[in-house]
Order: sequence, then C-alpha cells, then structure tokens
Amino acid sequence: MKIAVLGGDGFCGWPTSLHLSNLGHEIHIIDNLSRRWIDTELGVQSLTPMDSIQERCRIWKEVSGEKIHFHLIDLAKEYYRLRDWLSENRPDAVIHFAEQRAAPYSMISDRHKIYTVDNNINATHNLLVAMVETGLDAHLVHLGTMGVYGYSTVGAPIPEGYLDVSIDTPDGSKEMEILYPTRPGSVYHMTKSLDQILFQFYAQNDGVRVTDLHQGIVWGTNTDQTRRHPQLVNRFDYDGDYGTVLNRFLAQAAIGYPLTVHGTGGQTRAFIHIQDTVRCIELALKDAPAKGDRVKIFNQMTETHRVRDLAELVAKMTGARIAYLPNPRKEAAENELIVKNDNFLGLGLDPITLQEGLLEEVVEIAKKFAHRVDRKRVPCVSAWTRDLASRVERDPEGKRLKSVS
Ligand code: NAD
Ligand code: USQ
Repeated sequence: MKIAVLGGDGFCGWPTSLHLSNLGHEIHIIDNLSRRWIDTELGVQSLTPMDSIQERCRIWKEVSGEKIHFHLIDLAKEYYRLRDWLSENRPDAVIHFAEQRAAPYSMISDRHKIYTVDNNINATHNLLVAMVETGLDAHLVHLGTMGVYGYSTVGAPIPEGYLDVSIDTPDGSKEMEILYPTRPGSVYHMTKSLDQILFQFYAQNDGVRVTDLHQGIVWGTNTDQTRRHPQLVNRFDYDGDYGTVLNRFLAQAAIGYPLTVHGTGGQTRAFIHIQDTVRCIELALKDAPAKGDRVKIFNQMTETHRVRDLAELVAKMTGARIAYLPNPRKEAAENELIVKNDNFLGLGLDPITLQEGLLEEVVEIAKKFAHRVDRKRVPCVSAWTRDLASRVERDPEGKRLKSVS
C-alpha cells in the first residue's frame, strides 16, 4: 500500500513508519517538525539523540534498502498544499498522528491552550475536507486517546467507543447506540473529543472510512526496526511537559531522581508498549471499514495500572525513592479502570505486558544518555488552575534551601 504517515517524525509515528516500510509498504511521512520546535521553545531535548528526519530516512535506506519519503507540510495551516499532495499522490491509507499531544503542554498558558486547539482541530478538519474535496477513498486511521472517556469510576468496562442506551419516549423505551460520552481532563484531551465529532460527521455525510484508535499511555523506546541502527533510535521524552508517567519513572530511576508521583498515585490508566502500538496500526490497516460504515473505534491498550503501583514496581527494581507530590492536575485522586480491548485481541494482537526485562531495557537506555538530562526540566510545573499552580512542587529533589519563616 501507499501510506501517508502524518506526524511520522514523532514518538509513535517514526517507529510506525519503519514498521510499515519494513513490511514493504510505500511510506510518505508528512510532518511540520513542530515537535522539534517545541523542544526548542521548552529548552529541552529528547533523552535519546535524534537525527534530522532526512538523516533518519537516509540511514533507513542504508539499513533496509527501502525509501521513506519526507514532505514538510503543516496540516493545520497549509490546507492547499495538503489537498494538492493528496490529490497528486492518492495514498491508499492515511495514518494521522499529527497533533500536539501533551496534556501538560496544553495547560501551560492561554497561548498553549489556543495553539493546541487551533493545531489539532484544524489539522484533523483540513485532512477530512481535503479527502472529500479530492474524492480520495483512503482509509483514515487516527490516533485518539483513552482519555476521551474520562476517569470517573462507573464500575462497568469501557466499551470500544460506543454505548448502548435506552431512551424513554412517549411510545415506550427506544434502544440507541451513541458515542460514549466524553469527559476530557485537559485541553489536549478535549481536542481528541472534538476530533471524534468531526469523524462522525464526515463518515456519515461523505462516507469517509475512518478508524479511530483510542490509545492508552505508550511506554518503551525501541522497536525491532529502531534497534537496527543507533541513528534510528526513537525519541524519548522525560521532561515535565511531554514525558509520560512510566517512561518518566524509568528515566528518573536511571538518574537517581525521586519518582514523581502526583497526589496519592491512585490514578489508574491504560498502557501499551510502543512495539504493540506499531503492531496495532498494522492490524487496523488490514481491517478497514467500508464506505458508509460508522467510524470504527478500537481501544488501543493492553493493560491498566495504578500510578503508585508503577512507582513501587520501578522503585523495587532500581532502588529509587518515591516522592508523593501535590498534584498539578485537576483529576480524580483515585479511580478504577476496566477497559474492553476485544477488537485488537480478535485481530490477533498478542500483548506485551510490563516485564522486568523490558523495563530494565528502558532504564539502560536512560542510563546511557543520562548526561543529556537537564534535571531542572524534570518537575511537572504546568498546573491545571491558578489555585493548583500555587501548590506545585518545583523541587522534588529537595535541593534548594527552604524558607523557615
Ligand atoms: P509526538 O508529538 O511525538 O508526534 C507528533 C508529530 O506530529 C510530531 O512529529 C509533530 O511535529 C507532528 N505535528 C504536530 N502538528 C502538526 C501539524 N499541524 N502538521 C504536521 N505535523 C504536525 O506525539 P506521539 O507521542 O508520537 O503521539 C502521536 C499521536 O498519538 C498523537 O495524536 C497523540 O495524541 C496520540 N497518542 C499518543 C500517546 C503517547 O503516549 N505518546 C498515547 C495515546 C495517543
Ligand atoms: N503522573 C504522575 N507523575 C508524573 C507524570 C504523570 O503521577 O511524573 C500522573 C498524571 O497525573 C496522570 C497519569 O500519571 O494521572 C498519566 O499522565 P501521563 O502524562 O503519563 O499521561 P497523559 O497526560 O494522560 O497523556 C499521555 C499522552 C497523551 C495520550 C494519553 C493517553 O501524552 O498523548 O493521549 O497519555 S491516556 O492517558 O490514556 O489518555
């Protein structure tokens, strides 16, 4: 297949591009490199040294003999270039990773909230409009998030996108299937909830064939393909804005930093290893909806864990200390989470679950590149409200002198 990977320079997009190229697909990465610019804005860098996208593609060609094409296009701002590219290249599938994906970044300031909404909603909407306008019947696979469901403990398993409800009408009760009600916990998660409505509309109005993957928190670094050359290494975010919880704990353990648990660590979240992410996308591509079908929604996660259990596991494995910190986020202190993921299991996914060996591998990567860590960038200081901002712990290591007055 000819596949456009939008956001193919990112943490999930790069290993997916390599995985699909390795399977013999013709890969075209479209990216505006905004994530690299955000590193510059924040004054932080991937723990692993990342080469330019052009250099990464050159190395892949040397290693595999396969060419990955790169196109610099901003999906949110360059609608006509995107439309013309799709019209000329007519991919069979489009995988859409190209959004601002960090909840803390989306909550830093009014500018970051506006940027996240403008970027994510325009990127998704421009893509859908361009597909309709060019009459492109490609399968659109979007990376959504488990966070659209919210974390209020209902007790029932979270279904894959849709909920059967019964509505009282004057003629008696009527059965309906609705999109699971969203309850986003950040501006970023809110954009993913809005994306769902855009997909629903264009699937219904124009027959766009969409699969929306509600993905959990991705952990790990390398996949079978990124391991093939040091310069193919995946990016690794450890900082307080982009680093996700398990990878942060592993990096923190590697540099002797206390594990930064927010609140009691009672938050339960869904997780998936990066190797399973790329495999799930391969499986989703093979299972495209037909024109006129409703949006196909898969829960792309393999297990759930409580944050404090993860911290305890990493602490036991590495001897790291745990710091329980005031939570900068507005979120339930404790929640249960049961998730259905039958769709991917039915398609043959054999999940990778948390294993000491894999956790150790990530710690080893972090140790190898520990000299690249800026400890000042480790704390999470983006707070969800002004009130929470006044209680943020900026010094989890307890290195600075404390006032006693
Ligand atoms: P990332 O930030 O590493 O990659 C996103 C890529 O998209 C970057 O290379 C960026 O430059 C590009 N991009 C952003 N806006 C763009 C635009 N307007 N035009 C062109 N390119 C643009 O993020 P990631 O971790 O790889 O996540 C990819 C997708 O998967 C996101 O949509 C995210 O919401 C979703 N997701 C990620 C995780 C996770 O744990 N990383 C979990 C669930 C879902
Ligand atoms: N947390 C800590 N300590 C930390 C960092 C985070 O306790 O040092 C806590 C957070 O408060 C939160 C949980 O860990 O309760 C998860 O935080 P996270 O930053 O790992 O994940 P999240 O903000 O939800 O976002 C990440 C990705 C996002 C994706 C989402 C999937 O950045 O792109 O959509 O995971 S999900 O969580 O399933 O919605």
